[in-house]
Amino acid sequence: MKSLKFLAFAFVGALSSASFATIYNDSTGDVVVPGSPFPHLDITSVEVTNTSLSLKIKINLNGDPVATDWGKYMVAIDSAAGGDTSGNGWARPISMSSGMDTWLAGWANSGNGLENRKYTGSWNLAGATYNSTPGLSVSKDSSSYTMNVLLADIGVTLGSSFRFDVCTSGGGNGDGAVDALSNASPQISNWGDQSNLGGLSYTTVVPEPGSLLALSLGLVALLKRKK
Ligand SMILES: [Ca+2]
Ligand SMILES: [Ca+2]
Repeated sequence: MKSLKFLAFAFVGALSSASFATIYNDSTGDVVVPGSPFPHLDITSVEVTNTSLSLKIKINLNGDPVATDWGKYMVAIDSAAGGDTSGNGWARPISMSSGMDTWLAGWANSGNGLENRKYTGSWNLAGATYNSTPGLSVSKDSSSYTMNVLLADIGVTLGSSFRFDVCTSGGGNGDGAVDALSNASPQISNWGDQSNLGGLSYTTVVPEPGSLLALSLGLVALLKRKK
């Protein structure tokens, strides 16, 4: 009886924590700026998941952002009408012609950090890990760089879609997008080149507590019958 009960709880636990990532693939070897290759800037794929409150973006890399930590990792989001059609929150030579509303910009050095900048006619800091903004966090391992942000802080609700792209860059303020998730070919050929990010799409998954509850009740009924 004990083992069956444990099994039931383990089963429900596994289901409730299961994450179904949407995976976006990019080519490797598409970073061709002077000094290349820079495998820690070379996106191989990006996994996007959400809970009822937050969004997680895991950027998988061809190299190690721990061993080589001067890379910058950025997500451009178009979740509302309007937005910046020619620039971004860090004034780099990067745009999103559909209108960028949110600029999530992170670094892998100095213990990692992430800023959330919003466009409302001009760019402003809306959150930062160094300000302990709730829900905003960043981490890295030997082959990936991961951001977490509250859905509300990027203007997204459950079940809604938004346009986005992910890019990488260097430590110079004028460095552009050396790799873009939406582009399997080299995005730029010189560090300072201007480029436009494409519009990938993600629709937030609505968690289904109803079906999970039904499953739990079913298991409880099963346990009672076995008594
Ligand atoms: Ca790539
Ligand atoms: Ca690419």
